[in-house]
Amino acid sequence: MKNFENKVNKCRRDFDKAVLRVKDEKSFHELRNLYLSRKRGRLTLLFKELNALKPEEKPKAGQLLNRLKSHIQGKLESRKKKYAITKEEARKTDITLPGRKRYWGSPHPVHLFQEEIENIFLSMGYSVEEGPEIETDYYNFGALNFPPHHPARDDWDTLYIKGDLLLRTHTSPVQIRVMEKRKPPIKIIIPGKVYRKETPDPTHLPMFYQLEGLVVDKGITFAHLKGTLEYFLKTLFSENVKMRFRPGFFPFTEPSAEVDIGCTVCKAKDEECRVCGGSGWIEILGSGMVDPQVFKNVNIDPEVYTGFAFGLGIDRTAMFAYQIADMRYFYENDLRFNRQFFLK
Ligand code: 2NL
Repeated sequence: MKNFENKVNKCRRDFDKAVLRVKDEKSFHELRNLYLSRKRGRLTLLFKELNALKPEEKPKAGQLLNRLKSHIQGKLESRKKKYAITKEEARKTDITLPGRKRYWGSPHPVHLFQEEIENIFLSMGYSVEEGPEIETDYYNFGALNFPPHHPARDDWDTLYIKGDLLLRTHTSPVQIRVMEKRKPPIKIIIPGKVYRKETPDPTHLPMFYQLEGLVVDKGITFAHLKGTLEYFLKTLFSENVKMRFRPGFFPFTEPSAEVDIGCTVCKAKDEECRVCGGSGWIEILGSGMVDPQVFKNVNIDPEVYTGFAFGLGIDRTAMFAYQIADMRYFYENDLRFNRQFFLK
């Protein structure tokens, strides 16, 4: 009897292993015949061996065999269902259809352009700094030499929050925070979002990106400012870009200069150019020597140190570089637009 039980168990183990390899009609029938064929199936042979057992052992042995038989039949059936489903799936797949396109994300064009600018200044030894977008009146205006209630504040179209708090209108407050903490030499750029109370149109947005630079050390002159901006603009646009400096005004720099580049689109040849408006020049940067009063506000001695600063709109400049007609395209989140700039 022990011997018979062992045979039944071995048969079950062999079957369990073999059934895993059934994967189609052919292997299904092969395995079914091997175990259940009426003449020479392994199970049939075991049933025949029942006759050789003692009469009192037969009921138990018969029960074992019947259990094995339903085990085998059950497993064969569920295996059949599995490969039948795979076959059905294959029938439903039309391999002649074009593949489904997957859309991957890509870096935003304004961010790519910001990185391009950052890399030029990093190569000149500047470091990148960041600061809060919600600021106090002091950091956004007071420390930058805007007297209280002075009309110059109106030019910055400020979005006020509550009490003393506002959304920064430029990234200059970050420079103030850095100068409060660190003593010269200072050589930094500050990219980031800034906010102004504007109605969106092709060239204005209530939120845009600005990048400012600041250099403070002994003996910094206007010549350093000019040379730095010339190197920057030639690297960003092209070696033969035209530049001009015009007098300007900012409360935080004296003297101040606006920097224009020759129109990269019409080369000053089209009186109706949509990019430069026919003037042949594009205003690209504001700049100047840091006003001594600003240094006093952060406890840097203006008798010992001088410095220059500049600022530009990142998205505005990207419009010129990529010849985009409307700044709002940058913020419509149309992947077809955004991805164009990442194929380089
Ligand atoms: C523009 C002009 C400018 C600065 C930003 C600056 C910052 C400090 C001190 C002095 Cl803490 N100046 N920043 C200076 C000149 C121009 O930006 O047209 N921006 C879009």
